[in-house]
Amino acid sequence: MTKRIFSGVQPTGNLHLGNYLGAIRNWVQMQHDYEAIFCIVDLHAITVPQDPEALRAATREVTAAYIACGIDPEKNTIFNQSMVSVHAELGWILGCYTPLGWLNRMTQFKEKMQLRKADAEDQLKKIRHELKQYKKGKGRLEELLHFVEIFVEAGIEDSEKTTQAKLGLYSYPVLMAADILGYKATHVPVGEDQKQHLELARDIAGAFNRRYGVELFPQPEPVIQGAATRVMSLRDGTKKMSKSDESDYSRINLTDDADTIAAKIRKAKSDMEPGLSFDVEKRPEAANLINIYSALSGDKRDDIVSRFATSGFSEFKKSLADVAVAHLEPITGEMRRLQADKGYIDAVLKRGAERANDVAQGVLKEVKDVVGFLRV
Ligand code: AQP
Repeated sequence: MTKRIFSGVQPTGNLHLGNYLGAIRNWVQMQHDYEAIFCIVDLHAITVPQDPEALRAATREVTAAYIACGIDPEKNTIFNQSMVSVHAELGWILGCYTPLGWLNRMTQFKEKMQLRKADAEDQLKKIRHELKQYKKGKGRLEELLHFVEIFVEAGIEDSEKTTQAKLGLYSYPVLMAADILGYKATHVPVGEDQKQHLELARDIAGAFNRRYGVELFPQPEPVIQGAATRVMSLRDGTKKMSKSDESDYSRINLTDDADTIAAKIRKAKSDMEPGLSFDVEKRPEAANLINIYSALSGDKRDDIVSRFATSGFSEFKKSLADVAVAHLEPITGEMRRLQADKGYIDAVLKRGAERANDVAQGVLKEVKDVVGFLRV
């Protein structure tokens, strides 16, 4: 079987160091050993509101970023998802084999919806405890009612949020499964945060194959590798670096200039511990910066820690800023140059969409035959 990779990034602006170290940089290394399809997943982008002009511009920007980071557009297929209708079509078909229970487990949906289910579960425990105390004559009725009130509020809030939520945001992982399976991709290089969605894609492939007793879809293997598979926010070492974080100081964007990168690293949250040590639990911010340093410089984590073990955070940050600027500046410059040439970017996308369509239409035909759709 062809060793084929499929992966993508949403064109939602602010492409950041997490996208680069968690995903794109690994693609650059893998493109030599695999047949590779790299997508700009614009159908995924509209699961949250998008301005049409900004969406078009971001689609070109992400394309420029892929090429500037080192993806060869001659050797690989680069295209935007909405140009190949198979994604949406196969997404529908696969949705018919995906139990709601599987989707209900997806943590990204819950996080994006900021559901308070977890709070409610906590409150329920407290209610049960207070009730026991009350029955023993030890607790107070006001205390009990207070927890009941919070519990009910969380439930109402969640129910309102869920009613307003869009189907697309909920079924996002099914479309992602279609993205991957539509090309019979065998390997999917992604950041740590996408692991659960990939497991779902494997489950959906299995469910379809079992239903019809076929081996149509391979089980796609997640490839999560590198020194920074989960880059964390510069403002909070326990939260992932994200495009949608309100604070621009939480992330390093691929479009940031040298001064901005240096300023963001200088202002990155640190701790009061003396010297540098790696401890994800106790020193999440330091651990994140060490991982970033290691991923960008290629130096081993232990070597970095021993180099800066006795120096202060400011010296370490200064060196990290130098490493980051040296690594990212050429990429940013090349991105700017490419973005100025819309004709070139559009030609890459057009050619990519034609190639992608050829492969995906073939897979869709097989799926239709298996399902029993008449093709005349
Ligand atoms: N912080 C991260 N660390 C490592 N990898 C990351 N990726 C994203 N954030 C990190 C990886 O980048 C690829 C593309 O991500 P995406 O654009 O499809 O969307 P996302 O994961 O939803 O990115 P964001 O920044 O977190 O967007 P918002 O804020 O809109 O939710 C994926 O391979 C992902 O693993």
